[in-house]
Amino acid sequence: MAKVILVGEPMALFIASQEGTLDTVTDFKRSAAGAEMNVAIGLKRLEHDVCYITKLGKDPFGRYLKDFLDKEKINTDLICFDDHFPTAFQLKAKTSKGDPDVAYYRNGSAASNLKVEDVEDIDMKGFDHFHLTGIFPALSDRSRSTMLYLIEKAKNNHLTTSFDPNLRPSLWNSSADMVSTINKIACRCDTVLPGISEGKILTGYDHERDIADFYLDKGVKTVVIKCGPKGCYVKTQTEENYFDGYKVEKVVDTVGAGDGFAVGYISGILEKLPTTVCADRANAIGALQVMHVGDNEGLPTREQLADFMAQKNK
Ligand code: KDG
Repeated sequence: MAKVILVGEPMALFIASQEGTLDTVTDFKRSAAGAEMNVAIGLKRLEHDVCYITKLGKDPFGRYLKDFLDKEKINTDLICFDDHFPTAFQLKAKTSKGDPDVAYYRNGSAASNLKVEDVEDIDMKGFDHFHLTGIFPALSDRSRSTMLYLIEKAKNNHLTTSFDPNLRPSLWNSSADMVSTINKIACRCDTVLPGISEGKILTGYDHERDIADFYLDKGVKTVVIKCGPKGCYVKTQTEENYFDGYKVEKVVDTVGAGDGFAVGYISGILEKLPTTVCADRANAIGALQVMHVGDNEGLPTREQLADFMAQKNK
């Protein structure tokens, strides 16, 4: 199986046990969140080797997350700990449909303090693929420089790369900064996976083909646009197609669906599968994830994925 490396910020996640606004709910259940960590978990459940780079605080949340990643059998050898800055956490409202309210406590976190010096000695030889998202460079100027450094290192070591813009406007100083930084990073990557609304914000175009061409013209090899329940659109220099999404009985929580989708598409790339299969797998895992409350609980094993896809629930 392929060897994948990721960088990101994992957070302790507190999911409200009752419906209501985050300031009124009293009971929460702890779990773990973080877009890149979700992708790491999903790829590992599909039996790829996964190594995760981050910085955690020397605090209970930091120890909890290290333990959580170890239990998911993700390689944590490259995780470092900060003496001063805390591990981030997040609150998430309980919802029975759609997008839940969230609140972040990640300003000045340990991960936002991951420096180039912390990752300089990482040897990327032996890895096949580097996955990143637009969340990590939004955390601080420092994390942004670290991410740019890691992309160049991955490219110099001939790793393939994938990038999910994962726009989080509340983490950026300005929308202009968000758009220009995300596009700069996207154009350094092989595969870019924006949601359709993200693609519109990032390129100024409305149509999937124009959004894809914006990136293909700048050197990206494959653009995969997530179109929600409808499925996705994929364009490369030689092919373009829409792929139907899977039917979902009941949407419980949409958070993490994009990460599940990325797991499906990236695992297909790693296994050298044709675009049709990559896209179908991506749609299937995105659908499975929205049927679960947590940010990564719905990510399937290979067997669970095969069962779900065999139902051809389209
Ligand atoms: O994609 C899921 C993420 O939204 C979640 O796990 C937390 O990383 C996170 C973020 O910044 O929203």
